[in-house]
Amino acid sequence: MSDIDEYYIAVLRLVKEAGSIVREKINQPKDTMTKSCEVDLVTEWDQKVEKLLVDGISSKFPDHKFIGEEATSLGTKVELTDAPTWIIDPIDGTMNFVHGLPHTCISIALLINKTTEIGVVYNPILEQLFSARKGQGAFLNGAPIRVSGEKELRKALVMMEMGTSRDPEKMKIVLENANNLTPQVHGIRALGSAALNMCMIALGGADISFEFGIHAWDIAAGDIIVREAGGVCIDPAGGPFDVMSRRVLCASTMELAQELAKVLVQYYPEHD
Ligand code: LIP
Repeated sequence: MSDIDEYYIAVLRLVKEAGSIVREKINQPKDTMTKSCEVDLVTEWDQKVEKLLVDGISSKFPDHKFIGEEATSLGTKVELTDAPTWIIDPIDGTMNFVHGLPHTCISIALLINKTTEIGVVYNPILEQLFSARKGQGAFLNGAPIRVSGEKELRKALVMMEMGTSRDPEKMKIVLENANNLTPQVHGIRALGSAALNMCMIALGGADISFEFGIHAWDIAAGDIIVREAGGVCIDPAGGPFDVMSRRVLCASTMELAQELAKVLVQYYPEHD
């Protein structure tokens, strides 16, 4: 068994365990705290799930590093080195989790030498386990998945988010993009979780997804899942994808990705 096999088996076990917490708590009353603004929420369960994952991985692989949403919000510096690093969003779609909307997930990726080796996105409410390993394809609950192959924007189902920032410049750009795109595409959808939006591209249920202002933990696992399902991840202006850039565009084909990149109004947040 390779090291990566061992990491993969360990993370799947931990993610399932973490999923039981999310499943048990989603319909219970919860106290919420706010982070960057009044709609950027965190609950004690986000923190507990992140701790479970970090403690579980550290106990087996003590030299592994972490970039976690909740540790970062408490002041831990984000640092991506060549060391094996797990990028973790313990609950992506926290707002959905708070309200009991069943589109919420655990998103976790392993990068070694800054290359993604493993990505897992688990929605324990709908029992959707998306997974991918470098060079081995993408899967939903163990069955292979594939992007739609759509190449034309006019026929595309687009995933985009309003986001949790209340910065007026950011909100203006989000609304401008929604306004411009609506008459040019088949439709616009938002699940409220960047990771799940990306998995919909991998699944072939939607064709293209983009967002500005997300963080590495929202997109690291989705990136490898989309690429292993035959899709592409790029910067929304058309260049190469950078997991730390807080910008993502993923699509079923490069043709479609580049067509959208040309018409998007761009927003450049501060890097992770
Ligand atoms: C959220 C996302 C959501 C996005 C927000 C935020 P959280 O993550 O996945 O799609 O629009 O900007 O990042 O806070 O629920 O982990």
